[in-house]
Amino acid sequence: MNSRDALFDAIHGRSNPKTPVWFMRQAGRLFPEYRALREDYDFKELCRNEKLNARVTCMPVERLGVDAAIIFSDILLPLESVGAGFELVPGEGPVLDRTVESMNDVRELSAGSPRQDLDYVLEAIEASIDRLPEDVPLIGFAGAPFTLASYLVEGGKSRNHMKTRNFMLNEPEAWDRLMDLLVDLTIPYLEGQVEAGAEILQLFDSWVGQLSPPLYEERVLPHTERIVEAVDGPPLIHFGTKTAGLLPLIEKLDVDVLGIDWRIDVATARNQLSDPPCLQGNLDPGLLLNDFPSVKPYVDRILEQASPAGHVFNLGHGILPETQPEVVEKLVEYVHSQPRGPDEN
Ligand code: 1CP
Repeated sequence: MNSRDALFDAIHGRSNPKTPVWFMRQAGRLFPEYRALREDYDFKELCRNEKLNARVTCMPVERLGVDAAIIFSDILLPLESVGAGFELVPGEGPVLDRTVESMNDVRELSAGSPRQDLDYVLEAIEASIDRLPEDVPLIGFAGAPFTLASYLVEGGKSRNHMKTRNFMLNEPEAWDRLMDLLVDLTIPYLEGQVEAGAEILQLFDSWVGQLSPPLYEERVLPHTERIVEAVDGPPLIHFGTKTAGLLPLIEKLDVDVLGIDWRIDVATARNQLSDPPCLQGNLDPGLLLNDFPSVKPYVDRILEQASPAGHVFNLGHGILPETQPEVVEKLVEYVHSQPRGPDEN
């Protein structure tokens, strides 16, 4: 069964016996071949080398049989275009070479030319599509403005994003200006990815679940909305973690697919929405550190609750690096073997 049809049928709520499946962070980390490549190349070199990038991007399609590829890149790379570089420090994650704490700091960022500065991502998308099977679409992506801003304000990863939450509350003008700059960076970047051949887009608002509903509604939603409105054409997936309390607000974005993390049941998520779109998710990635038979009941629960409406099977967040590819391979096979849709049940 054609992967593209399965994905687009699920996204548009059409019946199709196959549940499509792909995994966030499927392109790196999981495979010994990737880790071997990382011994010879650093992360950014791999992103910039279109041949190697295409190899990494296509690995999960070739090894696991997933229904979509996601371009091997990172949400932080576009920040280089506004003048904020980062380094991946082993054991610590990304560390930015500047932080944004005031209106002055925001003014010092440049406007950014993502199509020029990130031309290597666009070329890697083209090279990956050349390598992919005809029926497997490629997903392009960007960080949503809140999550990008949080890296600029915190300077790297953060447990509770306190600086970001204080900044948006205490410096609303600087915050809005920062968010405007990030939105203006992201729109042409996503458009460039679509022109390069990305058929589906995902916005990663990974850390947005740190916010209370009113702060999300006032300080974040209007900015993310501007991206959703500008990018019309390909289906757009929105993803965040710990969003159980924000879903009715996130629904207002009117995206095609809502990604949910594993802390909420699919049925509960759907009940909170007034007109639920296709949902994506939401197996606990930690479960995949176990043998497949012990994971299977939890997969069944998701499939049962999701059926027969549109559903894209995924994890509730990225694959953990310790995961054995064999377990993930069994998971893909199993999801594909379970028919969905009103005609088949
Ligand atoms: O090999 C390595 O050590 C580099 C690790 C790595 C990789 C493989 C980073 C650093 N980024 C990536 C790739 C990446 N990042 C992809 C490509 C596709 C894939 O792997 O399948 C994608 C989609 C991302 C997106 C990303 N980067 C997000 C959103 C998704 C999520 O997991 O929430 C976030 C928050 C980042 C920031 C980032 N980049 C890298 C790390 C280790 C982190 C997280 C740091 C943190 O906890 O704040």
